[in-house]
Amino acid sequence: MKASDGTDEAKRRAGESAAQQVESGMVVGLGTGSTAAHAIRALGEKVTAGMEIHGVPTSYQSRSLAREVGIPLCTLEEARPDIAIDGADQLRLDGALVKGGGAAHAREKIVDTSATRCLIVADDTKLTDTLDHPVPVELLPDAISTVERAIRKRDGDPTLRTARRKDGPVVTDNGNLVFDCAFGPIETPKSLATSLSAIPGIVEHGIFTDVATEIHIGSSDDVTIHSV
Ligand code: ABF
Repeated sequence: MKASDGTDEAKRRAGESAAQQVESGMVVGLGTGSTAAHAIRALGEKVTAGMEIHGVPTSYQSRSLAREVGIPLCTLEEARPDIAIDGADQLRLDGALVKGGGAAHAREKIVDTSATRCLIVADDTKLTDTLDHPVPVELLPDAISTVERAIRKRDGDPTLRTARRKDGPVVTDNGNLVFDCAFGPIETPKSLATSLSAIPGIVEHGIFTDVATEIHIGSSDDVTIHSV
């Protein structure tokens, strides 16, 4: 297996590998990001070929791509996903993840945890033994100063995420703000997750534990599947 440098080819292999697990009649949680987008395109091809599935999008981005490739959509009120396919920013093979680079982690967590199986797709550059990626935190705009203080109290360094080509902060699909919080090496993701969840004003954070059931890792010339 040839290590990738995070290329789109490795992401494509991971996304398409997960899409192969989807069978006719299934409801599929549709993740956000460029790797999950490969899975959505592959599912669109299956629909074109006659497979009957429904998708539950995790973001504006995944909803519009699903529509573009012809995947019929439904809501969580209508059906529970059999499978969710979603990306990650950094991950351990035991299923501890940092997500939220696309600012969609609140809805991703709802959809991913509601699915019977959650398949995480990523290229091999995102694998690590110790999570140290800044943790995205979605917060209510009114809570910006109190959440900042609470994160600093937990030895985190929060930076308000700003839009690349616009003047001003990133606003999530839910109308909230995002802090990217550097904690250094995260030795115990579960305890940090619990501690962040307890802060008033935080809508959701990007640490996911006990959610992934399978991890599909793409390299330059291969894909490996790990059960969690
Ligand atoms: C979403 O997209 C996020 O939770 C994660 O942060 C990001 C991964 O993006 P990509 O696949 O483009 O690297 O899944």
